[in-house]
Amino acid sequence: MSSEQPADVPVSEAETKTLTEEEKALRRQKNKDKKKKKKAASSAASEAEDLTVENLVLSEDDVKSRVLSSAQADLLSLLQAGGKLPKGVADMKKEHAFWQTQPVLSFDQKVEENGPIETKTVDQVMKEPYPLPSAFQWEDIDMNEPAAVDEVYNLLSLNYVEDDECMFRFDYSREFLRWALMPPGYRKEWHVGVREIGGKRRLMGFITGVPAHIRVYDATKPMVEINFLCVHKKLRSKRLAPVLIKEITRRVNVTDVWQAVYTAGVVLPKPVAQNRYYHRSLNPKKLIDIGFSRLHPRMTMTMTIKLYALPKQPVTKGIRELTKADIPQALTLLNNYLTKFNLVQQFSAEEFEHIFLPRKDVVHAWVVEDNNKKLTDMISFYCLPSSIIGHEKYNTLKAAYSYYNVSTKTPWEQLMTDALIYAKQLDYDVFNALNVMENDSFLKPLKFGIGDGHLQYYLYNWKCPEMSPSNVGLVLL
Ligand code: MYA
Repeated sequence: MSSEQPADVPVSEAETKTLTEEEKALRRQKNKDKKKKKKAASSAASEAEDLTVENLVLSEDDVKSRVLSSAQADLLSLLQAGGKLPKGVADMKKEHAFWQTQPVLSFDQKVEENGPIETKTVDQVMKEPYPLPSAFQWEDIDMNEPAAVDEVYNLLSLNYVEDDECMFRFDYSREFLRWALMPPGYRKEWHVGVREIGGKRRLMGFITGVPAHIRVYDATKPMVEINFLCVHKKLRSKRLAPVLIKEITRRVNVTDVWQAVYTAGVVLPKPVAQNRYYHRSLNPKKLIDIGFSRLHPRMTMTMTIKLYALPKQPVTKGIRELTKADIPQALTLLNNYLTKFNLVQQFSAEEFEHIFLPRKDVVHAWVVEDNNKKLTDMISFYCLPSSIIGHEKYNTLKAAYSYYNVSTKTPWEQLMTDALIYAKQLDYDVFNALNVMENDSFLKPLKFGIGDGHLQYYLYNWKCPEMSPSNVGLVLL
């Protein structure tokens, strides 16, 4: 995650129902029932196939995974079901058989310092990959190979992040994946696949890392950004995820890199920041039709459409699409702006060019140029659709995600209104934003509603004080 971005795709609370409550409940129930049936079938099938990765590989984690007795587990789920424990809190009470073996802070640890948790050298790192059960093998995924990209796309589009009610699933496009996974300095061996050896030789697991220079408070380190951790639905809960994480850690460590940054919707030991997703309707009728948002009881559809209407053209004088010639100035503008925050990526010119030069249906960026040809402001968003699961009329929710925005002259509300207008012109249904950086200053006035989606930021092998959402200056895909 991303992105995991809104790790789940939430129903906006700022808006209200038209899909009647019964219709929505019915669809959710249907989706859940389907999921349950599939899960039961798949677990029976996999028992028969004896694909229990944990029995075969994870002895060390395995022992600890039994720590939470079934009585405790039952109690936890009972409390959760009764609404007594919010999900995040329940997550914190769980034992983490894998994560408690890793160099990460535990939930009760509070620290003042800013530095690595453990220090190792390359010669202490295993040279061979972690063993997999005999039915599987590791494979470096070559994102230059269209067939390999297809396989990754198929795995993720059917098995990646869904919202809690199984109504939406992230649908990263092939072009997006190539863009996200091939920044300057990328390594093929950090695009890690797990493939079946026999049968259809399907890709069953995936995890990726890309290099980035990350500053945490006053320390800057070469790190990896970890994303797209995915295990095929048929292999869930067999402890394959810890094997993928350990293998990518090994592959990163052998290059003398020891820290990582990642985001997830789940609460694990221990977030460095906990952020929220906000949503701004661009196509309220569709969002209501698909159950993403609800019609307020005292509002008609016509009133709602009017509420979210936007001017046809951007309003800021001198705003235009980012071009290659802008890169030196725009890079300085962004890197200077990011000095305000405690967790940021430091972009090189090559990285900036790769990341921000507009690519249709992947990433878009605009700058504001003043009369002296000076760039004063910048906006950008990336394009991440979600599949709409089991809807008879619509397959896709077209979502724009706020990326990096800088305002030194144009007021935030005006600048981000232009971002909404561009997104609307490009036919997006919704504009999503995290409460990172200075986003709070425009979310309410521009009619964003808070979503159900939480996004935790994590650092691997780094201890530092927690930070507030607005001190985060990093957006992962
Ligand atoms: S976030 C996106 C994650 N992907 C999805 O949500 C897609 C749909 N879900 C799945 O594919 C599976 O459910 C996954 C888990 C693969 C998520 N991050 O194999 P298991 C822990 C980290 O039996 P499964 C993203 O991509 C869980 O707490 N750990 O479970 C960033 C438990 O450990 P513990 C997670 O459901 C990824 C263990 O896995 C996550 O079959 C950053 C259970 O394993 C999660 N999102 O598979 C990865 N979800 O017992 C870390 C579950 O201890 C990178 N778990 O609680 C760390 C840095 C590495 C590089 C370091 C270099 C220096």
